[in-house]
Amino acid sequence: PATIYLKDYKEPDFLIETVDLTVELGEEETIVTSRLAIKRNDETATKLSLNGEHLTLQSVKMDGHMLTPDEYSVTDEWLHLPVAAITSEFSLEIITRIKPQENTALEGLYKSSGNFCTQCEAEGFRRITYFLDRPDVMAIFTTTIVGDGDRYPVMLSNGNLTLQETLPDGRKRVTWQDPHPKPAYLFALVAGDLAVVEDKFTTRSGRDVKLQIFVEKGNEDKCDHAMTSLKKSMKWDEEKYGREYDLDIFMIVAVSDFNMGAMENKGLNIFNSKYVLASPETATDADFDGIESVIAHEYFHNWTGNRITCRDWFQLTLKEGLTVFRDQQFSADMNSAPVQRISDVQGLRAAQFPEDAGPLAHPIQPQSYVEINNFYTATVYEKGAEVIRMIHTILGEENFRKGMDLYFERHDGQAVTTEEFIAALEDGSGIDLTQFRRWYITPGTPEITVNEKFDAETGQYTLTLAQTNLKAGKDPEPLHIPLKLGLLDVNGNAVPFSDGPFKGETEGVFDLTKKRQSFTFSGFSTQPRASLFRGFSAPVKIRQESSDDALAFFFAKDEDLFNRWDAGQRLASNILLKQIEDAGDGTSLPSAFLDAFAETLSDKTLDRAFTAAALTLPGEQDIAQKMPVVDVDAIHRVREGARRQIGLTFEDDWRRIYEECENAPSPANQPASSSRKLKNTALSYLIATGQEEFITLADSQYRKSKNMTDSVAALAGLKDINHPVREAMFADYYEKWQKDALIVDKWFTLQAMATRESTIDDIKALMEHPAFTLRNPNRLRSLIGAFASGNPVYFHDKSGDGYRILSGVIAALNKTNPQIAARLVAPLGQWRRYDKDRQDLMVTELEKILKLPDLSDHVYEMANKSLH
Ligand code: HT7
Ligand code: ZN
Repeated sequence: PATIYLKDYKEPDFLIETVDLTVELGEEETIVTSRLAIKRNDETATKLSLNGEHLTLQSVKMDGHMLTPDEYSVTDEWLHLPVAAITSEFSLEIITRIKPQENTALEGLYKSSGNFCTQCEAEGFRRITYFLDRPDVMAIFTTTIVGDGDRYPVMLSNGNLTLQETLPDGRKRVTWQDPHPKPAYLFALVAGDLAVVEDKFTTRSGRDVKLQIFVEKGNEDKCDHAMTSLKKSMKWDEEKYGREYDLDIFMIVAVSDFNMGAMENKGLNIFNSKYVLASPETATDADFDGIESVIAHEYFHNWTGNRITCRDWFQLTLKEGLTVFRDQQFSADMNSAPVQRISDVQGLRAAQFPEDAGPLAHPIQPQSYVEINNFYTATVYEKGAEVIRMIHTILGEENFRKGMDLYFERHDGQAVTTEEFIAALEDGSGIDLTQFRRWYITPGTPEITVNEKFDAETGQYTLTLAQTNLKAGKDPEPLHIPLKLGLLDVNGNAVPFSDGPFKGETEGVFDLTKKRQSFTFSGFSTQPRASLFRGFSAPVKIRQESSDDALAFFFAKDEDLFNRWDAGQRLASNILLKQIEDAGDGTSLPSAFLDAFAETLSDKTLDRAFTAAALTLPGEQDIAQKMPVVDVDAIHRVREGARRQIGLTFEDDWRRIYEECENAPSPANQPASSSRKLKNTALSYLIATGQEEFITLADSQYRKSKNMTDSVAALAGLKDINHPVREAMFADYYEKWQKDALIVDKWFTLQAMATRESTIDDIKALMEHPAFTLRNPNRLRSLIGAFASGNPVYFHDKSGDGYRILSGVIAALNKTNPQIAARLVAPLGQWRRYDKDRQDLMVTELEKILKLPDLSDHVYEMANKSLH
């Protein structure tokens, strides 16, 4: 397969000014008539090449003249048309036939639960008709949909509805016009028998926008939270960024078969139903949070992605990194900011750090790709967001806003590069970002080594930080890294800086720009303690020799809640790693840890959701990242041992907390979800004690529960044990919820992540369950994705069965849905991190994948990079 390079970017030879599409929906096939107004963009071009895949070409007319097949050429991927050198403008009419009913890849036009829908990003439009399917070709679209009005009473596309009629043959015809020029990847079409929930939003300039959420009938009562989230997002973008919505209607459609989370098509967002449908009985608090942030994310794309789009797909982080940053800011404003930051960083460390440390590492702006779908990665999205956050930190809120204002003003209506984005931020803020630009082209997570020196005689304290990055090539140029720093005295009080740029303040952002750099602070009678990278001010790993006492100090005292949580995580990791080294079982926990833990446990001033996060041990995969050779069994052993010990040591506290959170109302300013979080953390520790009484407690919680959060917590608490209560609970849950796909997904996930001896057999049996299918991405992720990414002990089972299960699924999906198949390869790509036996087993499966007949480019790229 061909590799595409950023350095080869060339402007399009031709531009498309307007597109007039007529889509005639049929049960066997769909006929697409596309009328294009084309304008020359390169004087020398003599050929127009249009992208097109899986299309049957019926006819081509140029300026009204029907072309004969010898006047053009068609391949599996292109339609080539000669264009006379003197022609500056011309029209094309192209008729193609497609079969959405047979489209299992869920790209282009396809059917989901009987409804037609589209997914065109990144290169799906070429599966609908021949087109210049690249984001720097922005056209004005008019879309006419024709079809059976009984089957498909709802017919939607981008923009405003301008015509609706019944044709003489009884079919329904509607026309939508989108006044905003857009790339084809933002095109959308939906047709089906859907219910609609409506509301309205009045913009700050006084315009009324109709808001509509379309869902399968029967789900109308699960749209409130999505609608509220949408209205909050619209308001927030006006207040925070001065961005107003620009059409009279904003529609969201929820579909059950969707490759990703959602899609920001202009005026017609299409969502995985997982990110729309929720009621307390059917969705967990985490689901509610996910909906709020994905609704916001897609809505925010209207300005960062749609009005200003990407010049080419190498610029993907321009819209995705920026929009993730914006949705994270929004969620922090709507909820507890520190809890949100902790959750964002947990996500980054869990998904992006391993990617950046492995064979699939790439900069947030990749320089080449085989298949662009493989680059919708945690690096482009989440690290991309961290890069924008660092710019925000360096510039400060006010200057960042000035830069963003200039970006919107300068580039509205354009398809631009990340360079143009940074230039606008520089020009708007007046702050030089020359060195900062390196973040865009540097793969790998920088490591920061920290050394401290204190001179008791002069009262000077010197911090020396050195940056390295093994993935960035030999002797890489240093990055510009913002260091948010605070100094604490022995009692944990913040100490104001006595000199320098932050004199008199207790926190400052320092610029790390050299490979090795020292900062000296004076005026101390005793050595201060440095709270470094507060709020995770840069996506780096800190290498610092910190004693348990020092970490326990920050865990108990740091006023920066992110660093307080992080110190607890580092302390716990260090202890568990030491236990692994000593072949321990996790049960002997040092008093420094237990004392600090107790302090947090009894601190009633903290948000309960924060307390829950602070009292949860680092995940097995977090600990794994700190081991030179990952030992999944030892990690599980010591972590579970420690959980049991913490459960027993603080049993009375956990009981008290459980009661308080269950029965007393949440403290002022704290949502009920914070109490549920802490209560369920207590439940999990109580169950970890191994006492029967707490299995009964979980059982009674499950039986009494009126909300999905508590039900799932009870199931999760018992998932790893062999007990009749466990079996009865899982059976009851399935029985009760079997008709609701999103709830059944949770049932699969909980079992996929169980650590019982029978887990592998359970997973094999679940793959044969009547409710399991490879065709639905949510269901597939719920079992196979959750197993491969969330069950290290059994995915890495010594038998190699876990690896074989995964590669078998990849093989089965390679042809039907290559995008999803390719996304499953990454866990095997981590093979270098394991012992020799496991390495061999994983490599064998990667080699098997590479030998598959008709291997898709998607899977090839991921497996090939993973292996070499
Ligand atoms: N911009 C959207 C990306 C997306 C996508 C990409 C490839 C294949 C399927 C897809 N569905 C959605 C989603 C977003 O980041 O907002
Ligand atoms: Zn996005």
